[in-house]
Amino acid sequence: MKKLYSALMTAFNEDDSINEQGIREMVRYNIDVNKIDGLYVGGSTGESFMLSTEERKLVYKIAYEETAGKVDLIAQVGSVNLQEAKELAKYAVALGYKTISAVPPFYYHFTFDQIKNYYDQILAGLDTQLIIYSIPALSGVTLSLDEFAKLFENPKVIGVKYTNNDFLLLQRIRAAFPEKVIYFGTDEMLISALPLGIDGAIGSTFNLNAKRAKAEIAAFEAGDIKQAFALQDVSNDCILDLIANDIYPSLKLVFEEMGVHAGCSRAPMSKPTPEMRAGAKKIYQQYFA
Ligand code: NAY
Repeated sequence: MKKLYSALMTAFNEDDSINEQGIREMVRYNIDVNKIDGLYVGGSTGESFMLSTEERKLVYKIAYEETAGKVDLIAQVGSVNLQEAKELAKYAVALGYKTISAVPPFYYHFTFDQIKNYYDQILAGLDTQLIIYSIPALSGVTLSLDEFAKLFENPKVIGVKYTNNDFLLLQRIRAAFPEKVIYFGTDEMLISALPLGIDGAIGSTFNLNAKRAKAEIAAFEAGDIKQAFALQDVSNDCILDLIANDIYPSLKLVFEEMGVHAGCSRAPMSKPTPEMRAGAKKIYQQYFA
C-alpha cells in the first residue's frame, strides 16, 4: 500500500508566537483520526522558512515527542543557509528522526555543483537518509533527470518528494530509479501520479482529507479507477475551495471547526477575516461534517 503523509502545519498565536498546544493537537489528529502513515515536519505547509532556527528545532521536538514512534517522521531541514541546514539536520537526527529532507538552496540561482555540494555537506558525518524536496514553483530550482541521477549517487539520498507537475520527468525518474522512493506532493493531481508508480504522497490537505485520499489510493490499487477518480473529484472541489479561501490559514480554520485548535498562520500570511471564517465553515460542512 502506498503511504500517505501529512505535511505538518505550525500553529501560531494571534501575536505570531508558536502555539505549541496547537501543533500537538494537529499531530494527535493525524495519528488518531487520520491514521496517517507519517508526518513531513518543517516543510512549506509548516511555514518553516518564516521560522527561526530555534523555532524549527522546537517544531521537530514537539512532533517527535507527540508521535512517540507511532508514525514515520521526516524532518525538512533545507535552508538557503547551509550552516542552518547542517545544524537542523544534526539536531533532527540526534532527536531520533530516521529520515531528513531538504529543499535545494534557493533565491541565488546556485549552480548544480553548488546544490550537489550542499546536499553532500548536509549528509556528511550523519547516519541518516535524505529525501530531496523538489518544489520548483516555490524554490525556483528545477532539477533535470541527469541532475537527480547525480544527487542519487550518494547512497544516503533515498528519493524525492516530488512537488512538481512535470509528469514526463516523474515517469523518467521512476523508470530510471526503481529503487528510490518517490512521494508525490500535489494533492489535487494525486490521481495522475498514482499510475506512474509513486510510493506515496505528502501533502497539506491530507491533514483534513486523509480518509478520502486513502480511499482513493485503495480504490486505485483495487483496480476501481472510476471510484478513484470520483474520490479525487470530490477532493479537488475541496482543495480548490481551500485555495480560494487562502489555503494555509484555511486548513487551520477548518481544523478549528473539527475541534482541533490549530491556531493561525504567521505574518506575512493572512490572519483570518470574517469572510475566511465563513468560507472555512462552509468547507467543513460540505466535505467533512
Ligand atoms: C510541504 O512542504 O508542505 C509540501 O510541499 C506539501 C505539498 C503542498 N504544497 C505546498 C506548496 O503547500 O499539499 C501541497 C499543496 O498545498 C496542495 O497540493 C494544494 O495545492
